[in-house]
Amino acid sequence: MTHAIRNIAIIAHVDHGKTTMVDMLLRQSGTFRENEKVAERVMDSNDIERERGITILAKNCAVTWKGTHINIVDTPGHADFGGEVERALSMVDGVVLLIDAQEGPMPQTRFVTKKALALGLKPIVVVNKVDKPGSRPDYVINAAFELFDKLGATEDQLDFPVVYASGLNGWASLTEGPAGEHWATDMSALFDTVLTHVPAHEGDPAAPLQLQISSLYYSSFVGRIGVGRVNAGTVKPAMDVWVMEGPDGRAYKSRVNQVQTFEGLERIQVTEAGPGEIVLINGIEDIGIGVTVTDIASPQPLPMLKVDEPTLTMNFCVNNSPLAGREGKFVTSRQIWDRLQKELQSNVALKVKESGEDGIFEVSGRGELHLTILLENMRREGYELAVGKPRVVMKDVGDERHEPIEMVTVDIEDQHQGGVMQALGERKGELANMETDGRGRVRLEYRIPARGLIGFSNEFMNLTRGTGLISNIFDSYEAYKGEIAGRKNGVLISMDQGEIVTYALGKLDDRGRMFVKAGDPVYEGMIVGIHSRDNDLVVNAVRQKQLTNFRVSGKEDAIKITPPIDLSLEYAVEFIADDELVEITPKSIRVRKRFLTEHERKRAGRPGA
Ligand SMILES: Nc1nc2c(ncn2[C@@H]2O[C@H](COP(=O)(O)OP(=O)(O)OP(=O)(O)O)[C@@H](O)[C@H]2O)c(=O)[nH]1
Ligand SMILES: [Mg+2]
Repeated sequence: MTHAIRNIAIIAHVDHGKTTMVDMLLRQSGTFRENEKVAERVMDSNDIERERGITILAKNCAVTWKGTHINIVDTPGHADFGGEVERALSMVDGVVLLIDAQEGPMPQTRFVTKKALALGLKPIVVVNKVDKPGSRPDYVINAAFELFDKLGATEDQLDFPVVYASGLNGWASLTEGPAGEHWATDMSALFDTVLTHVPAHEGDPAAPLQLQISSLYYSSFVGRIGVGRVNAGTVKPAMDVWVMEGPDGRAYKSRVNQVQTFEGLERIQVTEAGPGEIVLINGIEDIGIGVTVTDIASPQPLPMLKVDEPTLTMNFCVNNSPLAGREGKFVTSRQIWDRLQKELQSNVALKVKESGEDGIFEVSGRGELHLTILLENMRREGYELAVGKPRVVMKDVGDERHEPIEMVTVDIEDQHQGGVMQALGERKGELANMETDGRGRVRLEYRIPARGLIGFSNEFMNLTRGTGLISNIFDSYEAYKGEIAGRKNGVLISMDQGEIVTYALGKLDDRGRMFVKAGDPVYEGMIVGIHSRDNDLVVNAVRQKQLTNFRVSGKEDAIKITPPIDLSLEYAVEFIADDELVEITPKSIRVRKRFLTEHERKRAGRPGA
């Protein structure tokens, strides 16, 4: 059963339109029944992906075009999930590189292009969103060429095919047309370019089996599921195999249970799959990323795939606040530990360690988003816990301490340049490049300690009044750059347990911005707001108006209160200082002092305590 196959990954910077493009490829290849109701950006299938409009996990689907089976991997664009992209590239034979027709290449474009070129893949460049008013395709193609060249592309890779597209409107064209018009009626130009430019995977179906696992799924029915491309040979259900962690690593015998392939958004069971097929296999209990599933008589292991080391750690703690256990179903140390162990089954870039302190686990990942998404998933499942301030993973090189440095790119309006440059400077950022677009916007590139970026996105949004774009990507480890000042403002701390009272809020209104509203429960040591000054202040937020002299006039009751800051999980995690925690329950996000009483805080703050 040989049929024509092409395997591609869609890669790009965040938001350049990958998932929207895959939608159109699915639709226009006739994957769905007529009248079938299909959600927009259907590949972003989990709740958090849908709500935030970002892709978190690379996912496979497959379409048929002119008789050829095309496996498509939609990849995430956010830098925290760069590892996902890298692993996806290990199972494809070609890539479609999307570049926003207005923004041009961005940091993650560079990252994914570099990985693709290094693997010898020849990208198809799609100038996407050409319908946008600021679209400038010529600039984008030149910039792409320069980028390829800088990244050491071969002559062949530099000679990339270009397709112009508006994924959202469902068309792609090989030639440029007039601005504001549709340059084609459908996506066939892109489909045809894939068929002609992406090589079919060569391999002998009769050769010994060689199948590398590039990603993992988990199912409570069949356990771990490995996904990968058959490099050579044929895989069949109930087949005995070697599972090998590279040529020199651990190896053990096992047996494949089922074999599936992708068809549209579904998976179908097959009786065999040959070279070039992307398959899902189950039955191998602790199958891991990068292993080769290979022939029992003549094993052919491939080198292991590398999984990126974590750069950021957070303490996950049992919630011990006075309000603990009221809103969550799973609250014990054991339950949190078991959930984290389950996460490790498929979240390959995550690491979990016991801290030595009871009920505190050190969880490390690829960035703030990677970790907060895990937390968000946990709270939706009914978990309750507390987390500390994220900290970067340092490395000892000789007797020097090294820290991760990020490359950050901001795209802002001219008028915000001064403020943003000052803020980045204070965080030990070094300006690496600056480009104005001559239309009122400027793009700045900085190298900056990852530490300095923790808590920056809130400030950045304020500085640019929400008009700025920011993205960052890991660059290298370098010698420690010295102290960076923490949060500028102190906090308002509740002195008592009870319910927030409007009267008290009125009294506190000029002290700073609040996180709470009337009726919210509070406890001693909980942070109720940001102090407008730099010191912490213990306040009474549950104080009732004293009823000593009764007056009938309603005048005084019209208290003016500034609306509170909506405390999202990300905001809270970015906001807290070293001695503070975020309390996370299925219903609430609260921030608190680690030590709840003033007395304990004083003792902990004393030198030598
Ligand atoms: N004008 C215009 N907007 C588009 C086009 N394609 C996508 N968009 C919009 O761009 C935004 C991001 O689209 P996605 O498809 O989610 O982008 P993505 O590359 O998958 O994003 P990540 O997976 O998070 O990296 C959405 O608001 C889309 O509606 C297009 O061709 N033209
Ligand atoms: Mg996406």
